[in-house]
Amino acid sequence: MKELNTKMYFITDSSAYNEDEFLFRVEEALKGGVTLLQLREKNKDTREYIQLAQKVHQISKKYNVPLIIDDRVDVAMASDAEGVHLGQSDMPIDTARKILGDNFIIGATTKTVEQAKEAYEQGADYLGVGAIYPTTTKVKTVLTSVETLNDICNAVPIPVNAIGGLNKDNIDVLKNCNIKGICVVSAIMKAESPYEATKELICSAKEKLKIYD
Ligand code: TZP
Ligand code: MG
Repeated sequence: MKELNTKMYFITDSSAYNEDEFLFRVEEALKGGVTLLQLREKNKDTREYIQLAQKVHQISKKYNVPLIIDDRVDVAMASDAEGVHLGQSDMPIDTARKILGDNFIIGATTKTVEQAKEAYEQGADYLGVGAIYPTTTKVKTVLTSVETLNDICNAVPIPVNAIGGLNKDNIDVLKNCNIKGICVVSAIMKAESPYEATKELICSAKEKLKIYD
């Protein structure tokens, strides 16, 4: 299994910012202690996605934080990112693994134990599970119970992260779950200071979740 620190997984949303402001915010979050970074773009054409990924990668490399590209194997390869994150309607995990080789990080979105086992068997390195709470981020998703989340954690040996509406004030709901980390978009992306928000999230997670000991 890969050495992967998914404790504080920040997923970006550039839609409310110009490029400079977006890149500044990403760097502030990295300074604040993000351990894994995902570039998530839903409206960019391929060339724009690659260009932005290359810029984000220049920054993430300085902090030794792996960059994961959402949805797109080609963009991940073209930007020399460390990984790709695939949903249930993206490229199948086993196909992506064949193309990308063993060293590339491949993450998967799963909502059931069945999907989780399948993703693991096909070669996924980590799973994102949610939405735990309703989210304001643009996404097609349904709520996942904490019970299902924990069943998934106990069904696969790879890291499982919770996602969806999580913030420093509501993560205690995860305290008895065998998750390895949390994924957030808005809690960092929309914060006045992404640096402070990341620090506060880590501080709250250290208090409330045993994985942060
Ligand atoms: N998948 C399930 S919920 C979600 C994704 C990508 C969005 C999470 O965003 P936020 O702002 O942290 O609720
Ligand atoms: Mg996807």
